[in-house]
Amino acid sequence: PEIHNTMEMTSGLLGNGIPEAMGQNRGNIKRCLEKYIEKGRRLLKLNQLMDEMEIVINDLVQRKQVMEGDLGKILCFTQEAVVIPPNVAFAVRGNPGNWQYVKVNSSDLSVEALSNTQYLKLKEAKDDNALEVDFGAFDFTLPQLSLSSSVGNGLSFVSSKLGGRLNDNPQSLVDYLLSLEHQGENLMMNETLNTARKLEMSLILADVFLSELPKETPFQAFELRIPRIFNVVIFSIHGYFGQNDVLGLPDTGGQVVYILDQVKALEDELLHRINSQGLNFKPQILVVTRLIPDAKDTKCNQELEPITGTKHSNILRIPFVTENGILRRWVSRFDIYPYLEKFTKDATTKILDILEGKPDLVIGNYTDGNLVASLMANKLGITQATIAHALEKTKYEDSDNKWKEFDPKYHFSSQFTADLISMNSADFIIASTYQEIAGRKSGTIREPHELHTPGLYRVVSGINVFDPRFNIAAPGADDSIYFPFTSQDRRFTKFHPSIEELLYSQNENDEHIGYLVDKKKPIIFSMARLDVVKNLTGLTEWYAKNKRLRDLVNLVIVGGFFDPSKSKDREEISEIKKMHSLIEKYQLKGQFRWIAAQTDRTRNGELYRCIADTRGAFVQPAHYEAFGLTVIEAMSCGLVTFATNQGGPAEIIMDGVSGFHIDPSDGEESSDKIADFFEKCNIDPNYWNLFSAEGLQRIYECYTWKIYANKLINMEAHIATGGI
Ligand code: UDP
Ligand code: LCN
Repeated sequence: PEIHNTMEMTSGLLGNGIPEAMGQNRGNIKRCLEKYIEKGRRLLKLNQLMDEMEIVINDLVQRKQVMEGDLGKILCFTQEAVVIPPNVAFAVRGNPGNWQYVKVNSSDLSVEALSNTQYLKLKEAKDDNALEVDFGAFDFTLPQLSLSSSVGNGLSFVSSKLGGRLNDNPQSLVDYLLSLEHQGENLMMNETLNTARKLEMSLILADVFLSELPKETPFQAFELRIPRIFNVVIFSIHGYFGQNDVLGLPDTGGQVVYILDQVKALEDELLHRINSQGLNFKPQILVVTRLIPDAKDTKCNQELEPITGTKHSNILRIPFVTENGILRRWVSRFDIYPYLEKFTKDATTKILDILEGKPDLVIGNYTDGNLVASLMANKLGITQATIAHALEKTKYEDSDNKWKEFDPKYHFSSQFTADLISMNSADFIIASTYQEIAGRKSGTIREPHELHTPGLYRVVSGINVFDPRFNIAAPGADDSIYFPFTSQDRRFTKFHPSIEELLYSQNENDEHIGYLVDKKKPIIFSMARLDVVKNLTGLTEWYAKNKRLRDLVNLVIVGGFFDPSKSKDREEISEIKKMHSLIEKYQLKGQFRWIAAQTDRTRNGELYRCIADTRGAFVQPAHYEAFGLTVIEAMSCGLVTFATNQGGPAEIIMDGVSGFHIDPSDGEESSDKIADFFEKCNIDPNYWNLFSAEGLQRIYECYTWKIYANKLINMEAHIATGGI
């Protein structure tokens, strides 16, 4: 059930406790609570609570009665419980962003409400005086959202509220419009309209002008927009940021693709807005990243590199400097924090120099980029956006509670602190999905901003997810590379011989191992960095174990490379070894091809289409995927797609309509779902076409860079005008 406020569930119980009159029910509840206590564990997760409850109340009728009662409702929405005999405290999440905490006494069944702080203190059990952080408590001047369904739509909500406020002080609008200028030129209007009355008259005239246009005249035929942004800085620091030969290298994946495409779309949109205003300014976009002297065979050791496909945008690389001089080697994104403050200083000096002044907008990506963006924006006093994306808390389950255990490897103490700082200092926050803001509605919710880091500090609220600064703008895929396999005249046929070799040659070399005997079978295909989270080894094992699937299709995966001794990345090394052992254990050769990371995006586009030619499918099996660009790329090529139900793909794909969801924690069910699909395709060849077409439709409606750029520039304009 949709419950907007958890209070509705618990209000009947507070103070009164569980009524004596409930007889048998009361007894069952008591036994349940005692069982939780008896387990001797401090923290119980939802599945453990349910499992124990089912053991205690094995009579189905009685269990139904308990579940339909007040405690049952609480249990249904509980995410975890803390056991402190004789009490059990429940953390109840009715809807995304809506939490309530209650403590139930197992002896007398009295119920008491707890504040966030009280609950966290119970959970932590020690260090009563830990530093407490509560960003939710800030009273921002902007109106706040309250419904879970409005999360991520901050802009339209604030527009409607502030439209009302403007009526109270119309002169503020006049003053604002008069103040907009660039290099000494008025942008919107001059002093002839310097009072609210004069402006009102000219608006009436504009209204007359508009009312004479035919009703169906497209907005674009007469729109005029305010160009306000001319210079933008985008920070993407970790990994190998380059335009060629970098994808698939450690820490180097979708973020690079996202930013390069974003820059092209932003530049187009900025130029369009500036030109349609009759102005001639040239927007400049700088993507600022780390310069890596030992850059393998990439250009990541070059300071300035123009971005292909743009007129005025460049990559600027600044090295990490320590007291021992310039750091030459690549460092993992998890180990990057000590270098960032100095990097910010060096980058700021260089940026001011190149742009000959301050940028109008700075955008950060991922924790490191966001932190640097907030340090620079704070210093220069400019608008700051963060891309709240792929944050590690959502990727590594329970990583806030277990931060200490993970810290030597991942430094989550620094990472979560940096996220808290940059999110809360940003003027607006760009998310790709609803889940990135508020987590999932149910199940494993992966709430990104509610942190509990015992022993470090106590985060009562990481950020208010109802804050209108949160807005969703989902990325797309470059449509000059990722277009439907049916557009035969656009296909990159020059790649066909090399793709044929890549997929089907019988020999093994540095680029591929394993081979496919039956070329007539459809191919199921996956491509990702060889991280544990991406679960390519999981997919290989599901396939290996499912005879029906092995008979129906071949499996091809792209990722990593084959010699673990050549990798410096901890996770990649273990995945390479695991993949080799699976190939041996399940005798996969003949039905399975493992291709090393592929860096040529254009050829990759054609590769997706060649897989579609076999009437195969793309499978994205990640344990968790923040967004999932490969899913967008595959669907844009008309390839039927199965993707994880954990994270972005759960929103991109409508299950059973524009593709399929799979459950990464249930390989058997997932591989059966894929096998069922291909069996149906064998009976009805049109079945495949249906899902291919629906996938494309979904992309055109929601996931294009044009939609993205338009949304993003509107967000900035909105912030700059104080919501006018
Ligand atoms: N990619 C690639 N070659 C590879 C692996 C990945 O070109 O060997 C590309 C892929 O096409 C996509 C990006 O890298 O554009 C991966 O983005 P995604 O969002 O799927 O995952 P991320 O790596 O960002 O976690
Ligand atoms: C980072 C990720 O982990 C992916 O899920 C995204 O698709 C990618 O960035 C680009 O947005």
